[in-house]
Amino acid sequence: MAKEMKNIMVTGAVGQIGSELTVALRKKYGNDNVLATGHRTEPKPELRDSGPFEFINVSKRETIEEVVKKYNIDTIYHLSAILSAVGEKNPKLCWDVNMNGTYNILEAAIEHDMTRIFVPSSIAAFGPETPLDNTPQETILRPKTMYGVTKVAGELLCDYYVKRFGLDVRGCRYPGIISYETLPGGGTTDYAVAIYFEAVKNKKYTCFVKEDTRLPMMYMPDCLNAAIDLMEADLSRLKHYSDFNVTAMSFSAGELAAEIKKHIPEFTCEYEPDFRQEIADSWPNSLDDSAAREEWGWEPSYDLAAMTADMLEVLTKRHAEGNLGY
Ligand code: AKB
Repeated sequence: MAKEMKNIMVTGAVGQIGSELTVALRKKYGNDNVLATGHRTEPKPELRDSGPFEFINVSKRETIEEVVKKYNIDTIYHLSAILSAVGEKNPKLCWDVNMNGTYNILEAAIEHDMTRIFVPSSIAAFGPETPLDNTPQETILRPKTMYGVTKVAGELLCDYYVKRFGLDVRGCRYPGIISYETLPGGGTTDYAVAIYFEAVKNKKYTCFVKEDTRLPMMYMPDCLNAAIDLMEADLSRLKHYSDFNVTAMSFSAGELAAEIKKHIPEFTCEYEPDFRQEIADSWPNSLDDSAAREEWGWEPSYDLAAMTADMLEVLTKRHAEGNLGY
């Protein structure tokens, strides 16, 4: 009989995905059964007050051990990571957090005979030699960023633990994630979040990639469903484990600005590409996620129009209440 997911830990729970995933997991599995962990940054009251919270450092195995034992953890959503742009500024830190962090989580999982582990990958696993359009599930993985290197190595490491030790590790290659609760920190796709906040606050935005830069993207509710549904999927149906392509939409920065303009006609966007342009250019325009659809029923709900309407409704209301948090 399959082991149960009873005591869940989320690493990186103060981050963009982790903060919302923790809340979603607490709703689904019970507040006391989901431990949120972070590294230094204080959690928002919603996270801190709705269930257990601890500080850990994923690069230091002993700090993981302590909380795993204390809360009898059997399932981990390992979200803590240094993203692409910060990773290029500090490749050493990126390697340490992303590789040693993932290794420590996998080792703790073996040591404590855990039920299941989620380790996300990213479109950063691809590189300039990868086919750009409708990027296949199986393809060339030769990233040119340290973040991408850690994502490819992370996928391989997770699959190694599946084959070698029979550990149930799962993960998907996330595209850019758009949300309004917690701002992303240090990624290349962050412009697709910042543009909404700036549109609501200042009616203008200076974008750090070119107008025709096209990337795969996803709205947060779909991102949360991807993680939760993949972790709930029947293992016997999976042919892949930690490297599922998942996507919801693809748009250029110019198309995103045009969609916002439909709601805020006075909105203007300028383009001043910086070092992140080269990173964006090395990533796919769009993804083929048919393996995820076939093996565990992946199906996103939001396209660009639906996401933009929802983002702007929430942010406009918050701005009017003086509560934009930006
Ligand atoms: C980044 O831009 O670094 C991340 C990612 C695509 O993994 N959002």
